[in-house]
Amino acid sequence: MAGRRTNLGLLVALPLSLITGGVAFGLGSGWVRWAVLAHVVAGLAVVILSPWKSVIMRRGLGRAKRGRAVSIAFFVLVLVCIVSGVAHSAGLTEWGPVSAMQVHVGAALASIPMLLWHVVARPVRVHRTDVARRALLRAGTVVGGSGLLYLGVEGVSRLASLPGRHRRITGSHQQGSFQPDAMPVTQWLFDRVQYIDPSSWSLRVGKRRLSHEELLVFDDDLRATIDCTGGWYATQDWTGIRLDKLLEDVEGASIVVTSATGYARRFPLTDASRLLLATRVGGNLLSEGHGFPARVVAPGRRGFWWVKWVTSIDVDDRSWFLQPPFPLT
Ligand SMILES: Nc1nc2c(c(=O)[nH]1)N[C@H]1C(S)=C(S)[C@@H](COP(=O)(O)O)O[C@H]1N2
Ligand SMILES: [Mo]
Repeated sequence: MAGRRTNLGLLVALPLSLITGGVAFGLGSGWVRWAVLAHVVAGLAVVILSPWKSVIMRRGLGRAKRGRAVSIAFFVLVLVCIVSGVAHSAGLTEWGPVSAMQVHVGAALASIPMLLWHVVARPVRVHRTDVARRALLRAGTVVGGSGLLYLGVEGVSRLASLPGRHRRITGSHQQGSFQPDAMPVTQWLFDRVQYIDPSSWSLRVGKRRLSHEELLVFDDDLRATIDCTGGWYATQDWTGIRLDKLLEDVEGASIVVTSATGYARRFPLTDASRLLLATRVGGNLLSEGHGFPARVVAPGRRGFWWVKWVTSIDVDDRSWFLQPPFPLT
């Protein structure tokens, strides 16, 4: 494959890997299956193109060019992304103090400015024939090859009984289902576990206030799976009160649930009957790590929606999508 075409292939595969990775993080059900599949195929296409790219790189490194250090750093980050992605899939999820997924996402985010720089500093010429039948066939071969590589890796992982074989459609590994104490305690970015005294805590719902005791009276049960973007999931039996019951006869567009830490998420009001404010899990009170005295249970949504240590719930007319797609704290 000629150098220019290899570069064009990478120019498609790398941004596609980043975009599909971001989408897969944002979704917890439904389309996430396709985002993850596209993410894997785009990532493996990078692997397939790497022998040709290594020839181009060796040539490029021979000529002393400005920005060589950036190119090398960019290459290393892409390599780290691929290795950590494959390792996570295979079940090698813990790398000492960090997880493979944290390394994967960290390297991917760090690579974005370098990708932009690379595209500007080393532009690829696009020819009209790049969208011709032959070129598309070649692209199809790369996509097909990476699909086969994916099936191969999955097959080996199944045959060798690697831990990676029991994964959800999101790619997450099961950890602590029906054993809340064995389920990881995870925070999105900067929050710390809160130790709240239930006697001085109350939940504010609009203008109303409910004590912990008043809240414990409710016993709506819901079996639901929490799926953290960190790469694990767990199914538990949660107990509490459905938000539609808590918010009877309220009008508006969205519900804002706020934590004692200030962490908050906004949900469409039409979701109220599917959301639970849980006080218990597996028949026992929530542990501090898992959000005592009360936390959101949001089936089908990624873990970062499951606000812990809830202190207030409000409804207003703002649309739920007027918020960053991911929490900023
Ligand atoms: N207040 C608050 N709630 C939070 C978070 C946070 O950082 N702060 N992290 C979320 C994320 S990313 C996940 S995956 C789940 C983890 O829940 P667990 O610790 O009970 O497993 O909590 C969510 N709720
Ligand atoms: Mo998470």
